[in-house]
Amino acid sequence: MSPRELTKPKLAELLSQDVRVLIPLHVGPDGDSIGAALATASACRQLGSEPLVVSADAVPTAYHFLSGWSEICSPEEVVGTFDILLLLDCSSLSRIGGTRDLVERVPECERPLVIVIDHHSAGESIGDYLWSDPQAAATCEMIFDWMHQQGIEVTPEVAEALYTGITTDTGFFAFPNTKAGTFRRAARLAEQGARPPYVYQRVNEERSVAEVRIMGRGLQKLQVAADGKVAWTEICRRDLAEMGADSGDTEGVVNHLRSIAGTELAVIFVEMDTGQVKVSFRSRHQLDVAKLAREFGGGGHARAAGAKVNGSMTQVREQVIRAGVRLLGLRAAGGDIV
Ligand SMILES: [Mn+2]
Repeated sequence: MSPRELTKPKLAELLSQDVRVLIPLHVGPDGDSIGAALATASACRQLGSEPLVVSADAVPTAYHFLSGWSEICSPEEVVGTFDILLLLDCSSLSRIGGTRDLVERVPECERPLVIVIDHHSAGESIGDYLWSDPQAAATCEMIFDWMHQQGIEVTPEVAEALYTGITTDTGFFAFPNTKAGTFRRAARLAEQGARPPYVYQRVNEERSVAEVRIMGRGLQKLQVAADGKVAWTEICRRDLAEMGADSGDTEGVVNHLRSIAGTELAVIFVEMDTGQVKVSFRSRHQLDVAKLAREFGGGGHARAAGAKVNGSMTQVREQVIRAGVRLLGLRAAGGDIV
């Protein structure tokens, strides 16, 4: 059965009950996932329900300045049952990683109400209630609008969390999802206590030496394909060991690849301990890398997406580059890639 459309008053009504609300972050939690979860948790407390923010992956240190991050627990720490499962910034159980086990071990008779709030154009629709707005720049924009319209207080801490989600999902107002309304909301959030220079500095300028070194290694190993339309690089476990870095330190590299003139698709491959390869995609213009990521079991946005793929570095790299070149070819030939 397809989900019912979730209106803003209905969301407030559902979260006003005496219920426990499980709010999972998606895998590879980003500013939007964390910001939306912390803001919604604050709203739950104000409305009278009990929120529980849970993350299968570690919260990146870049977001440890956000008030409430230390209360985010791992799926193993969750005790007891919950009445509502609230998926933010993602639309499928596969995107919540290990938290999925927690959800799936709930007996059928105690199945929670599932609410999905997302700004990605989802392939599948799950849940009892869905609020999807692919026009929104960030889930934090949607949560901000909801709190504002329902008269739920946006504290300075919540304003900063929402501002962080909006700025990180728009590349600090640089990506094509940035609209006039994005600035209007950001301005309101700054009035309500968000500190724009502080957020910028905490998110972008607190890199570790290992992170900058691994960026150097990644840039050094840059390769181009398809007449320079594809730029890619790879980080193997040996690179990580030599630089004293872990796979989480590689996030910044791929954005630099996208900045090369003429590049349509940028990809970084990172070898993980698990026998998988973490692949991050970035695109410019009209190429939808979320489609590419979904082909490999991942997800994300049109301009930024990722997947964890089973196989050796060489195998995964060949498959992914081939698929990327094919996607570019389809677009050039007027295919269905928007
Ligand atoms: Mn988002």
